[in-house]
Amino acid sequence: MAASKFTRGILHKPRWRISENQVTPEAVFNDRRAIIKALGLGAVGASLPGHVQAGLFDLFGQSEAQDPFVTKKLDFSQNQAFKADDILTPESKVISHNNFYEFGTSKTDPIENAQAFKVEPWQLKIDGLVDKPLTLDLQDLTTSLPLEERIYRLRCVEAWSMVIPWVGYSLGSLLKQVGIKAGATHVAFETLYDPEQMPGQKSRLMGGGIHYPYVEGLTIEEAMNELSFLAVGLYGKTLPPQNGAPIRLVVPWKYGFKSIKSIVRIRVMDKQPPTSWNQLAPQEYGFYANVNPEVDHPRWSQATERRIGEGGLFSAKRIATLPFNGYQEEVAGLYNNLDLRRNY
Ligand SMILES: Nc1nc2c(c(=O)[nH]1)N[C@H]1C(S)=C(S)[C@@H](COP(=O)(O)O)O[C@H]1N2
Ligand SMILES: [Mo]
Repeated sequence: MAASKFTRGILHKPRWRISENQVTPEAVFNDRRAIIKALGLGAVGASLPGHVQAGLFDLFGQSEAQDPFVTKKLDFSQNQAFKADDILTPESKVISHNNFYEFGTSKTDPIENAQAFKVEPWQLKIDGLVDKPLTLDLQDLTTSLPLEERIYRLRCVEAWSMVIPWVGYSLGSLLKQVGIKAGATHVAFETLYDPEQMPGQKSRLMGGGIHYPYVEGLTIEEAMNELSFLAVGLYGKTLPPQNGAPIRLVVPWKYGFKSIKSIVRIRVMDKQPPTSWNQLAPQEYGFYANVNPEVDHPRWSQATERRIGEGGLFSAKRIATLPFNGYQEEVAGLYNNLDLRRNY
């Protein structure tokens, strides 16, 4: 793979794997063992039962969510990882504050309702305008391409954000394997449709009125941009179901709803595919959905965001939202000929 040309730099060591002499208040916030140490509990603290530890972490606004779904450690290279200067969102927040309407519309519904989700057997089909259609099973998803870690900001259209260390590979590297045919203009994505497992697909109320399966799309140029990422893991392990196991898209310069979860189909097309939030409320959610502090949502401002897990023990810090979520240098060129106010 080509060396990263991104100015944010190469990460040689995961930010959360701090050594003990680096313990700062920030690091304490991010590291479970450091918290125990800082509290002077030492070996005793480390051996406390899980629920007692969970109570301690609540003191820091960081409850350790109990997660019966088994995640596995992944092998990945850190050479290609992208580093954000931001503090990582604690893992416990990343896996417990979610939008995944297939499992309910409240932020805590996915972790509560998705734990029995079955990812095996899984099939991801890649077809449409490609030279060699491909079907990947669960095993293939983590072994077909070399895994790398990237730290990306995730900005939800609801004006909250997180900083997440994903593990996976670029979407472009997978699309290159299947070969894109001349005339292709867009890529469509589809989430699993399985109402028996996904209660939000059974009930209009629980599923927020979305017409399932959840679908998303990108232009070919967006899909081939090096930032477009397929994540199979976070924090060094396979994805928990609430974050989109076993494979989900991550498009860091767009609002979070573009980053479709639990994908079963990727189809290369010659027209713009329908997308779920745009179908539900076209005047509020466009196809492009680039993070843009200058274009407000019809019902709220997009100028600032709440950074989950920062800003004190029980609150979130409010920070300015950046154009393209801070990835302007990498992607603004894709939109030279587009009116971003009309194409929100
Ligand atoms: N299939 C599916 N994908 C989805 C969603 C969803 O409801 N269903 N929610 C989206 C929204 S609105 C956001 S902000 C992100 C949240 O990802 P996270 O829960 O991993 O933070 O997932 C996106 N992908
Ligand atoms: Mo979102």
